[in-house]
Amino acid sequence: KEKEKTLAMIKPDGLLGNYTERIKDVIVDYGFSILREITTQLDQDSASRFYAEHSSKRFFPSLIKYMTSGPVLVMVLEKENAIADWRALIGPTDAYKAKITNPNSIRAMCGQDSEKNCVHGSDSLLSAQSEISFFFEDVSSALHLLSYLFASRG
Ligand code: YYY
Ligand code: MG
Repeated sequence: KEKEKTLAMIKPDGLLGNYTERIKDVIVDYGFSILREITTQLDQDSASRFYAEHSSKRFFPSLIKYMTSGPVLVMVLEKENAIADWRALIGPTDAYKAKITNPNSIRAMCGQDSEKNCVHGSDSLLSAQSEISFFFEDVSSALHLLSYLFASRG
């Protein structure tokens, strides 16, 4: 089977609670490779663009406040079936529910509720691709664009 890439993020409460090493241990134990990694601080604009699909939701202003409250650690994970497997591993959105229904999940381990749920995972192939390019420039497509620009100068 083909390897797949997904975007994983440790949210501000995960970094604040020092869960990074425990989460990375789980990631490696489950056979994911960490291809890229960056610690960054989201601002109002970048957090709003990242969660654009939720911009009309009631919880959006609070979500943006939370996501900009401290640094996040963003990773590209790779393995077979990475997208679905990472979603399964992090558990349901509501970390409070996760503690009851998925006690072994990452959100059960370090999340608190439906907002402060410690980690993110892409939910589809399309969102994985767009979320990865949101944080990590695609070197091969950049080179492709450059060569195209030079070629068109004749
Ligand atoms: O993909 P996932 O993170 O599991 O949930 P989404 O439904 O895409 O929501 C994105 C994000 O929004 C969630 O991780 C926390 C926040 N949120 C919230 O604050 N309150 C809710 N009732 C639902 C989601
Ligand atoms: Mg989502």
